[in-house]
Amino acid sequence: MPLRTVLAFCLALLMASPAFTATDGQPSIEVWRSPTCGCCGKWIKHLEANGFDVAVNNAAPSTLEQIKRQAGIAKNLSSCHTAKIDGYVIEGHVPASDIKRLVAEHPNAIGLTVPNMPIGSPGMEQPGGEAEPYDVLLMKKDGATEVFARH
Ligand SMILES: [Cu+2]
Repeated sequence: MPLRTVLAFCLALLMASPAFTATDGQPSIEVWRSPTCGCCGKWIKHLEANGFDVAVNNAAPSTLEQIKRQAGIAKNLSSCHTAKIDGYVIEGHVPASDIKRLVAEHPNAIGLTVPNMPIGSPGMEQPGGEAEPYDVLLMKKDGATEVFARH
């Protein structure tokens, strides 16, 4: 078979394989938020802009609180919205790039958190571009945390 034919054949195989359909490779994440939370909505848009397929649950504050406690997120590590992806919990305004890294590295941990709501984090952008430095913390199963990323 001439090389060109072989290449064309491989390409056809690739296109036909399910891994090359348009929706595949898009990580799915489920988010719980208060319907009145504006910055939560902006964080969801940030995820979508970075290729995430986001399922959104509007929840009452008491339900949100319950989800955080059940997930093992300490009160001092809490933020507004809570999300779940690939067995991990994502709390607060965690950048999409850090979520992707977490899923790729797959550490033995509960998940990631950005406690409170730092100015300038994804979803917390200010019209004047103000930003404060913040850390993304890896929540370990024994309750300890370590810095996963600095922004
Ligand atoms: Cu927020």
